[in-house]
Amino acid sequence: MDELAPAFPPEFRWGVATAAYQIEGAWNADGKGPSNWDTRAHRPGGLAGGATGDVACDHYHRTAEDLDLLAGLGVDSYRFSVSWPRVQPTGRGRWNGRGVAFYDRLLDGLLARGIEPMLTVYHWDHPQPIEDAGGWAGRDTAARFADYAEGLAVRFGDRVTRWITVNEPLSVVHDGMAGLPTASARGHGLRVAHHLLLGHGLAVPRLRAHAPAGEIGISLNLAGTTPATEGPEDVAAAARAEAYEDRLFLDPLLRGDYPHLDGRPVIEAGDADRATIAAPLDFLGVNWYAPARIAASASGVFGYTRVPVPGASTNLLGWPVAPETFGALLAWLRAAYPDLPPIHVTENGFPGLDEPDGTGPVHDPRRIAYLRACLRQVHAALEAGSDIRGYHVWSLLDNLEWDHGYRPRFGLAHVDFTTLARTPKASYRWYRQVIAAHRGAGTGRDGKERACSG
Ligand code: IFM
Repeated sequence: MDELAPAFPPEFRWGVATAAYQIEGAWNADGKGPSNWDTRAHRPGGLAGGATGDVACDHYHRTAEDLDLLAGLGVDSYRFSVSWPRVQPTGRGRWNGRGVAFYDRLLDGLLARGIEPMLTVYHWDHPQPIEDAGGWAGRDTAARFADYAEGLAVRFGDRVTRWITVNEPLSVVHDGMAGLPTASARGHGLRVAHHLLLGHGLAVPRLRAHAPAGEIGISLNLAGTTPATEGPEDVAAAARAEAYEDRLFLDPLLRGDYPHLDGRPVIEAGDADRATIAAPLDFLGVNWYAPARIAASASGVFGYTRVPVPGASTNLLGWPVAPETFGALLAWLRAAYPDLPPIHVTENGFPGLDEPDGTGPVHDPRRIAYLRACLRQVHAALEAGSDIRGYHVWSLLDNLEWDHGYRPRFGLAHVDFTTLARTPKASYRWYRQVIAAHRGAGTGRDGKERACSG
């Protein structure tokens, strides 16, 4: 039993999250079109170690086994994404029935196990023809995206509990800026940000119209910014980082305007676009991994850089391990946005090497310690007045960590990428106990009993 779970409210949702390109594989099966990430991975020097998503965890063919892993954990909610090119191969017009059938099976399998589907419409993989037409730098992509979202709502709206339009728009912005000279990086990044938000805003009413029972949100990767020193240059740099990272999305979504710096909005947008983007949300998805400690830097695109957090170790990806700072972000959200919708923590996780040593399950004590500490922060925020409705660990399975390839492992279940065997890690057992303790305290949302395996 873990001591913290019984204290969460009865309706709190416990979950895990994944994304299509990172786990599905079957990159060209059953009529799926190529995506921007297929193209990138297949290019020489594409992803670390020559990794591709061609097979990944082969979740496409091992769906039943993965559904059993979810049921074994006892989760209430499973967050996954739809691969846009699997269901609409060219990004406009024709839908691919065999791709749709895969998600039908997944949704039905979740519901049969009493698990609420949380569907991410866009987790970074779009059809290659959309990329060829300029990707998110082009305004038309927002319109294509809204059509695609509507198509999902028409097909899956009877079964999806929660919709997330876009995952981590900031990550998409940063990805597009990488390698560009400063002036073009700024312009490109801000254009991409605006079009992602516009696509989100155009999609919201289409989802509401065709999936009226679903709740709708967006997932932002927020850090929580502090200046490296109290010196005026670092304080101003931290304000810029907050404006160009966290508030770049929160302000137009929740206040109807982009943040202002030096008296001007960081993006000049017309009234109609701003009204579209500010469509009311049912929840805000928060993805959190690490805080941002900021110092002034002339070489940074927006005049700042991240610096180490004193006293914090770093994880495999070099991110500061400072779970005790999660609460500061949650408190800042509460204070800065009086109209904040309820929060779902849609991602929180820890990368490690996690190799089995032949003695049993993979032991991943750093992950357990990190997740437990983050959950304590969530609990403290609830007590302090935050409206947090659920929590999703990233991730169910070890998977393809984008440019970093397969080396960083985030899963609660280990995946042997040669045999594709799944083996629950110690963290899987720990999380299962957290969820079971929550129910065992007599606070179970529905009192349902689920089989525990692994
Ligand atoms: O793997 C990613 C995920 O796709 C988006 N959020 C962060 C995770 C870990 O880097």
